[in-house]
Amino acid sequence: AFVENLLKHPTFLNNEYHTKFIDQTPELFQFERRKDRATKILTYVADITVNGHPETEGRALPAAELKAPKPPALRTGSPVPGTRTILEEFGPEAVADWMAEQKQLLLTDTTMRDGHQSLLATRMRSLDMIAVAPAYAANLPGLFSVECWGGATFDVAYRFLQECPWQRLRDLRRALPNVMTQMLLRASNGVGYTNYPDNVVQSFVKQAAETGVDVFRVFDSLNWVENMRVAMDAVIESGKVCEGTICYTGDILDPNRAKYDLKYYVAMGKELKDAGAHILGLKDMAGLLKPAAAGQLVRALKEEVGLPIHFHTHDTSGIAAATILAASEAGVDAVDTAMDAFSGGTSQPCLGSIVEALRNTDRDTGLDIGAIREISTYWEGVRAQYAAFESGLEAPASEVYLHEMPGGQFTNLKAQARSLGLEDRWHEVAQTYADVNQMFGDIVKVTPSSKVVGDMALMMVSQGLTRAQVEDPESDVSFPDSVIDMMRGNLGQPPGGFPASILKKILKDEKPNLARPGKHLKPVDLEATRAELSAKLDGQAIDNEDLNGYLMYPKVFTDYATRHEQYGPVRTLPTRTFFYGMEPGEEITAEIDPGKTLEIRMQAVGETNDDGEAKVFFELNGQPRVIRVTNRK
Ligand code: BTN
Ligand code: 3PY
Ligand code: ZN
Repeated sequence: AFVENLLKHPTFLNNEYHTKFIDQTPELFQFERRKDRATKILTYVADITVNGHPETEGRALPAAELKAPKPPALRTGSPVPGTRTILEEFGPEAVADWMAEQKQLLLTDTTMRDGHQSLLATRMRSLDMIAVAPAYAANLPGLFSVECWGGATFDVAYRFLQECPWQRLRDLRRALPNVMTQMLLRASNGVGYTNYPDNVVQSFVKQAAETGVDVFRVFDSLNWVENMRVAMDAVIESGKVCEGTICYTGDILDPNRAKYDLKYYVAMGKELKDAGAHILGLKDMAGLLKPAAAGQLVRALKEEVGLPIHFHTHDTSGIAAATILAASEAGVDAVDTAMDAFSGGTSQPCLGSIVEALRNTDRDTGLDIGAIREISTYWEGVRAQYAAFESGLEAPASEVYLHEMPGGQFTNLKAQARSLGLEDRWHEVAQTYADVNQMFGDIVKVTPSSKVVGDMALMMVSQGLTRAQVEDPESDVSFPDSVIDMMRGNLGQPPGGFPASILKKILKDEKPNLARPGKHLKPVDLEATRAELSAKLDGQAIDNEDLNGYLMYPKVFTDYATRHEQYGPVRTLPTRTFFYGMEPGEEITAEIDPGKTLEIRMQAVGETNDDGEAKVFFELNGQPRVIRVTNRK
């Protein structure tokens, strides 16, 4: 490859070759697989500088004068013990007992998971999280947990951020030794959109526990406890905290929504307790639980189930803080909130405001509001860098009580509708989403069942189909694959099953599988899969983290690994550089290993030659470097 590069080089072709040329022309050494990491990163920066990043093209630009945010100073060099200390020393039952004994309302900060998942399409990069993690450990050790992993963050990290989600977790864990980390796990759907074989789920949980998850919030997208046991058992086996979770839908105060009434939730809570949950999660993914209903529900669950309760909601309607205060009044043990800049709207209510609302009451959180404000200011600076991913939702939406879309889906579906040219028909999409829910028998809508309902609603609106037309046995409807898959039973069963008429319409004479999907999925041969993956990646060694990433998302993982080979550790680039490249004269640093920092200065972008290649001139740690990239514009 070196000789090939040499023979192609214009200096060589022009007979200007002399011995120093080789030493002074590093791009001769830029052939695949031999490139050093600095060259790989420069290649990425050059490519983005010349071609732009596919994800930010045509989107809002962060203000030019915006500085990279600075994390707050640490108030202590050695963090005081926190919830993680209890877990490490005494185990998950002790965490639950400790929770139940606390008078103060315990708070989880969701900024690093649901906050950006719900507000910025999950695009927050690890670097922006890891920088502030030591400030959480030192200045806010009284938090119950920091939700920072799982849900959609896993595949988005590989797919769009070109970084390894396991490394994110490992780095956060190291920086946050005293407060529990928390993840969202979709039970048998892992962190994916479909049921996986039992041994894949078990292997994933084991690895997540090893790499750094302390609290696993486990839910099923149809509230089927039977389909949660494998994941819950694996969490219990790992010695971490199992938060068996109820997904809340409907309205317990509405006599017309009797399917999901108080009795239903209490019965499910008892089932989760019997299945071994240490804590009961109450996950109001769409933000439908109203304040008065929260009071009733929390009281009933506390009395009849008896586990400590951890409440999660979304502020889409604008009223979620009132619901949190009502739940607090009723004795809920812990609640989810997000830091100012990542709160409100489709995200969680504001952490600092809940702290203030409860100050000098018997549920006073005891958290340091000064420390919270400093961390919030940091997050404000972070959010400003992601202007390209803002959804533009500007006001509360009481319409959420009609469509019941999860906070994480709402802006996503809106963007999908826009891309199908249905932007000005959003309210029709919302109404149709509600119609599809009724047609499917009134189901829990949360990833992945929410995606199925969304697919069906978009299909109906774009084809101008009504519910009556879809249900008409005489009409011929071509259903989305995800709908057929769910009706076959591949996501499990909702309470009472799917309505017979819609099953008949969609599956015709095919019989659905009514058993737990994992029961019929063959175990995966993990070692054979490791060997297969290694072969795909030119014999690279495959560790357990990579293997588990591949098991969840085979193609997403191999695409990531291939790009990683080409571009190196781009996770170490500043966020602005990652999404927009560099300006002439700009200087940045990238710490590719602890203590090994690249100082990168971009000098200029040269003309594009006849072969369509542009030269980008850099200084790397003071030495000139020239990188050529294809100009695809
Ligand atoms: C993607 O959309 O492919 C994921 C993130 C960007 C990866 C880099 S951007 C520069 C290079 N050119 C591409 O088209 N992808 C990679
Ligand atoms: C997810 O599964 O990613 C969710 O956030 C569900 O609410
Ligand atoms: Zn949520």
